[in-house]
Amino acid sequence: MAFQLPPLPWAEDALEPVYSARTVSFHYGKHHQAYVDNLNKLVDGTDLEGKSLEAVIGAVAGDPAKTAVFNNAAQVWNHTFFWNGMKPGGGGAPVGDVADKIAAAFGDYPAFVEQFKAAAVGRFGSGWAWLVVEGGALKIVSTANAEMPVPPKQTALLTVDVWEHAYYLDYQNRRPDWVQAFFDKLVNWEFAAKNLVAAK
Ligand code: MN3
Repeated sequence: MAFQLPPLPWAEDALEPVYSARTVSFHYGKHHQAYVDNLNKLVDGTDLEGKSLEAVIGAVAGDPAKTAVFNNAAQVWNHTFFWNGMKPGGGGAPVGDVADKIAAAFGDYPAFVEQFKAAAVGRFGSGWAWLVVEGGALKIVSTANAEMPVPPKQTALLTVDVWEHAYYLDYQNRRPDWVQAFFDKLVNWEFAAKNLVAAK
């Protein structure tokens, strides 16, 4: 069974005007689809065929001979995770356990957003910024290209795509504005809360 592009959790135009239908159409329909298609070509006829996405990632991570498989598999996973971390009418500060852990780790919500933006902007070139839980505490990390936080050491709660294809049509070169808009108007904290519970 080949890998499939998972459906978006909302309509392509549902995040307008913060994240345009045009961006989603290219980002999901072209970029995410291409990672799925490339991954299927790469695993076809190999011992990785038929394994779950997570199993493929685990099998090839850190293997220099399998970089292409890792990059495409991780990008399939990262994008699905990214879509689920946004929702129409999202944004603003979380409540509950996530809020308590953000306060403990970063002070308050605006301070958290500033630190997250700094990590996102500090990522030279393409990559991702993540909110992760490590040893019970929240932490902001950034990764290059397709790299992702690796469980069990770190479990991802949320991610923001900071490849230029993620924001250039809507925000041009203004990566900080894209990250700010994500937290003000798109972030789905229920998704992060669910991931936090699952990490325990
Ligand atoms: Mn992307």
